[in-house]
Amino acid sequence: MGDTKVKTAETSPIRDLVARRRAGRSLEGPFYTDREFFALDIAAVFARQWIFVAVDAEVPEPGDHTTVDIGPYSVIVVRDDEENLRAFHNVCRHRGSRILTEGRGASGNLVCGYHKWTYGTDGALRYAPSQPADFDRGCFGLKTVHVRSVGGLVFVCLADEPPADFAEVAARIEPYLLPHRLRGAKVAARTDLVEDGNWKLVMENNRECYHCDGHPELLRTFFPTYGYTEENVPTALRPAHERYLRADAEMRGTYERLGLPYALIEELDSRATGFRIQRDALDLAGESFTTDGRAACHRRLGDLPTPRLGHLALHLQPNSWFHVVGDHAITFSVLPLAPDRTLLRTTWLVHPDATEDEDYDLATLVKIWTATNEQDARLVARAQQGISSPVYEPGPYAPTEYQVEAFCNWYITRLREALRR
Ligand code: 3BY
Ligand code: FES
Ligand code: FE
Repeated sequence: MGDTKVKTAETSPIRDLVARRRAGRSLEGPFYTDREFFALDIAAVFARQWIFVAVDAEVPEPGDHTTVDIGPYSVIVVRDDEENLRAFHNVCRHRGSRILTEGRGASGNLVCGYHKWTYGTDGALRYAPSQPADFDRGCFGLKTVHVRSVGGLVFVCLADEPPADFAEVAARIEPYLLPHRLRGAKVAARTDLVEDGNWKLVMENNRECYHCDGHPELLRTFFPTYGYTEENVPTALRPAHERYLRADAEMRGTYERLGLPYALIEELDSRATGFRIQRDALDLAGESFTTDGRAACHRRLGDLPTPRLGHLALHLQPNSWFHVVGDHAITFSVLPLAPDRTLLRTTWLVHPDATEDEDYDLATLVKIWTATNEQDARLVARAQQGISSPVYEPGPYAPTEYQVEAFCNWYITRLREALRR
């Protein structure tokens, strides 16, 4: 027998790594590289929390559907015949095939391509060819997934019992979103970028502007002082900070006048549905994410009376962020593919009546965030490479990286909860 020790779940390196996580520092390497951690992230985070996956505007009419993969899961989001949003597992109740393989489509029924089992937009099995007379279709409806739209943003939850605080968070962020009428907006563009890094590196990178000098296009309008406090703004950023303070004072006046909620709410790691929301000034013309800060689209979302609105920034744990400017909105959904591969899905929304070439030039509309996403993807790939070296060890966060710390705190809390169960 010797001294062979059976490795139990109680003594696994995963448990040790989660237990000994040191606050104020980046996570240890295996969190980003290990297959077991990846499986735990799916189980403890992506299969439990509300995950941002789509926008209402992608599925405006009955029968419109879009599919999204969340780790090993695949989910169909569909507008049913009564115009309600529904979500189902994209797994056929016959022999399990993926039902839809195309990302997006429109059809009265959801038909499995294997043997043509046919489901309604309510998930009910309507037709199964050549089954015996006593075959009970009622037993083979699609498995449902919780789905909810918040101000035009679509979230799904794979858990039987979703986190209870989502309704409260939704009620607090909806007043910020509703004036922009995202629900009835038009999708001007959607891009899928596969990044060579763990999903947490994609999120962490989004949660700080310590690296923002790598974003010259974005920094035309995005104030580089984001994440700094009055006390720790670096000397080099002081002139930008002075401009920010002036623009911020003006924006507050505009928000008050228009009755737009703007106060910062930041509850990133104190609850299951961690979030941060704020309306904030932009530099130059202050209207949009463009080279000169002027609107990229002539029509304004929600027909708001002025284009100079800065931006509404929303960050949600675990997988999304959003920017809404007067003329468009951009949504970002982070979806894990493998320990070292992540999908970033970005969607640009404009006024429903905005016409390409007449009201906006598509290349101009998507320019800044396309460049920013690509720059971030290179940083993420680089981080993944460095972290994969055996010599990597967690390093200290700077004060301006407090939201990265909050993300990791939130994440570690979810893992600890899951490992206790
Ligand atoms: O998307 C954000 O929230 C920004 C962009 C640059 C860094 N990050 C904080
Ligand atoms: Fe879908 Fe057979 S697996 S119809
Ligand atoms: Fe960035």
